[in-house]
Amino acid sequence: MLLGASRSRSECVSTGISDDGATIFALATPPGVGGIAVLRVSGPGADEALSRLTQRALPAPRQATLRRLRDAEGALLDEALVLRFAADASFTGEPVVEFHCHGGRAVVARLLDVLGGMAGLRPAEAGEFTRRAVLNGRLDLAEVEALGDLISAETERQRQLAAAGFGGALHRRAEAWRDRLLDILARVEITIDWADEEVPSDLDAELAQELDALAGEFDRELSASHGLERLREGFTVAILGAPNCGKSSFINYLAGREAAIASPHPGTTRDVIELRYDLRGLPVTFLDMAGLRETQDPVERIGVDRAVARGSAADLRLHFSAPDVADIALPGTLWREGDIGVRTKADLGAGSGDHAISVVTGEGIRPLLDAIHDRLSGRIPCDGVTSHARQRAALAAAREALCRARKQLSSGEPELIAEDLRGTLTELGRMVGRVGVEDMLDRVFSRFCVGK
Ligand SMILES: Nc1nc2c(ncn2[C@@H]2O[C@H](COP(=O)(O)OP(=O)(O)OP(=O)(O)O)[C@@H](O)[C@H]2O)c(=O)[nH]1
Ligand SMILES: [Mg+2]
Repeated sequence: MLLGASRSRSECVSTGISDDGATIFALATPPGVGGIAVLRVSGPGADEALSRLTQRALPAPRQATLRRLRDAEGALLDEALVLRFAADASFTGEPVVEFHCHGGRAVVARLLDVLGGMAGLRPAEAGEFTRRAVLNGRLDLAEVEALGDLISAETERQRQLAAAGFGGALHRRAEAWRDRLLDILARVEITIDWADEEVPSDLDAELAQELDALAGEFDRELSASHGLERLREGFTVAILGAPNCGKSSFINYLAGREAAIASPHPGTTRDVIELRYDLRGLPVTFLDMAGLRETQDPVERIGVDRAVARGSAADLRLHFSAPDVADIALPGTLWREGDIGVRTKADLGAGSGDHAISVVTGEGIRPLLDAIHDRLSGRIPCDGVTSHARQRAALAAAREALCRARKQLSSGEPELIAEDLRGTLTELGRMVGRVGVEDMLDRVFSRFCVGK
């Protein structure tokens, strides 16, 4: 299944939010025409904006109520469902009002215009609703990251990963580790208080065992995080081979359209053509590139260099060869363990080997996609909840502090051990975004769009 185009970068760039306590508003649904559009208002003036637009008493919180919306002169703007949320039960932690109006461009534009004309209201910046939710303690950074993932998830496996994160999977794991560490820390601190008195001789061995167990769990989580990050970001599969071996024809077959020019002329493809594809729940970008060969043509040369670079960086390579095209000697680094060799043009009769395919008859393509799916899904760990580099960096720092504490055990300096255990706890707090939140806000919110 093909995937749609992602939002343009310009729509998603955060401009640096001033937390000025203003009441903010934005369209929360995608721009364009739809049955319904949702406008969201958050801040101290949200209720006032609602009563001015409806010129009626406020509805009870959390009760969808049909209301006519009017401008200051009383002219009818639209009839909409309105919803109020009190500060202690809203997404942002502030009074929130939603207008579920008709989803036409002029309706939305006029409503935004009227809201913008009210004193104390201003348009929201990218990610500002979610940012307020963090600042008001409604979400931690890990939940924000998962929320961003949930909104941008394009395939089922990505959605499952994001939903687990938003459901607090990382939070729960970090809490469980924190509980164990706090227990260990308490026992170490007791030995500080005992000073020169007799310390139970088996305490060191017991602590060593528990710290080792924790370090092992941190290690497993760290290694799982790489696979989960690939799932979150999407896999790339590069198609490599000599000119004319059918790379572009394969991409076109998957796309069901002429995504790339395919022709009997060797050296047709120069640029890298990306096809985003939902491979049974896995997000995969197939790369069709220039055929690999020695060439004097400077433009083709650039294409070949790009193909080698992108091919090396891809998660998986499909090495195409065709019965009517001479095989090429690949740079050794381009063949990696797990790569798949594919014989194309099986309809010409000379196809053989595990993966013989034909875009003319469709032969072999399903089994090839099955094999790609198996290879990639084999890289996704079944266990693990960390999928962002930021979370991984904090966990790696936690692991380092934990290992320092473990090394100190034999030196018998409980103050130093306690300090490193506290460092481990701080890093775990950073991992879920309870510590150092301010420093991370801009980075995390740079992925968010207006209305989130
Ligand atoms: N009979 C047959 N012909 C094929 C098949 N796949 C591709 N071809 C033909 O092979 C020729 C080359 O195909 P392309 O898809 O352009 O090959 P390419 O590998 O992209 O070539 P470059 O872009 O030059 O590197 C075209 O004439 C295709 O129609 C196939 O499965 N069967
Ligand atoms: Mg091509």
